[in-house]
Amino acid sequence: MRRALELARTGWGRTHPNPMVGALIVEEGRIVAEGAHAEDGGPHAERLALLARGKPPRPGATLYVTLEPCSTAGRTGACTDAIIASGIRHVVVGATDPNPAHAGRAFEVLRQAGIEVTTGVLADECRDLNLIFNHWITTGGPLLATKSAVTLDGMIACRTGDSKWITGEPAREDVMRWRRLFPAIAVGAGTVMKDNPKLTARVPGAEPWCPIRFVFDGLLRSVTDRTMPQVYTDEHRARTVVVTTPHGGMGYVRKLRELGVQVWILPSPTQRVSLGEFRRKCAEERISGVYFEGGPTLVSQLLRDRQIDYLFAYRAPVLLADARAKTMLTGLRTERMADAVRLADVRHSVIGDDTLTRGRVVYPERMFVDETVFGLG
Ligand code: AOF
Ligand code: ZN
Repeated sequence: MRRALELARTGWGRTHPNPMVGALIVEEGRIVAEGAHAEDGGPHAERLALLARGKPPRPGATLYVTLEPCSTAGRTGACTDAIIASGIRHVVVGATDPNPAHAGRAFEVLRQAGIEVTTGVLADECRDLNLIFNHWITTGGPLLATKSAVTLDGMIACRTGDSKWITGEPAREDVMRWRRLFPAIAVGAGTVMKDNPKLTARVPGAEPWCPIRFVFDGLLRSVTDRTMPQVYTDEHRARTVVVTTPHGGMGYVRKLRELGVQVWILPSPTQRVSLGEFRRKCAEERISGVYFEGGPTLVSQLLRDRQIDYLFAYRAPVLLADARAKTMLTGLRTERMADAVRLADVRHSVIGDDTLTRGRVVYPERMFVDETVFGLG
């Protein structure tokens, strides 16, 4: 199953909105064929493994697959049919497919056909691999995730705004891996104007990759007559989508479109982009996950609106010990621990001197907004 997971990861960032899946066939203790799902709409991992075998598997052969085989026709034909037809008598599965059309059905189907089915092998890892797909297939919308890099005392910048660098190089490289996974990245207008980021995924040893780059800019403040941010002018500018409201001015919209940048004008009663509308539009465009990289205003608004589904926090062994330093998130009045926002399915990893804590965001029943921070919204 470890090897099957490795195979699945060859589809890292390439299978959306479909999951990453790896499969292999073992005969007499040896791996004799392998397969991985490579792209949405393409053949499934188990089918590819069976195909790679090139002949009927020997009696006693076992198929390992990281995700429950599909049992509905879909676009590619049910894998359960292919498995039954192959004559394989033992199937070992990692995660149950959360797709409501599947959700454990394959186990019944295969057992009915007399196949021995072992489930739940490295299930946690197999499930975690598809954190974007799992959300997409159960909610029909994108997984909105945020990433922050903080000091040990939870700060994202000095009182002056200086923040280069909080985490070390290995952690910053790790961010590139997640940028490569998510189909889209998002930042606020403030970040685009202050940092002028590239927002590409630069993974060592791989081709540079440009995800869809969302810039949240309700009033099109980032469109200027002076030097434009590079995401509006570089060779990937057609992958940039400015997300705005009808209150930003058609002149700026025209200017962006002339540059070849996409603009989404989403209905909103205020000058802020409506996140509900944003989710709807992403669902319509089949964008299954968005990785928000700040700034603090955008991310705090997301949290206040209960719109962060998943959170990544890198923490460096650095202290600012300054009450005027900038905190990762603000805007709530949390008076009791019972009202705290918590993470579930938490994972910690050590990356160089830093740690990454990530997990699903679980909102408390009661959340009070601090109007002194969000009074204008
Ligand atoms: C598998 N193996 O490699 C994948 C699976 O439209 P289709 O035919 O590609 O089916 C997509 C659904 O099949 C997807 O929502 C998920 O439930 C499952 N993906 N299943 O057995 C695979 N990629
Ligand atoms: Zn399948």
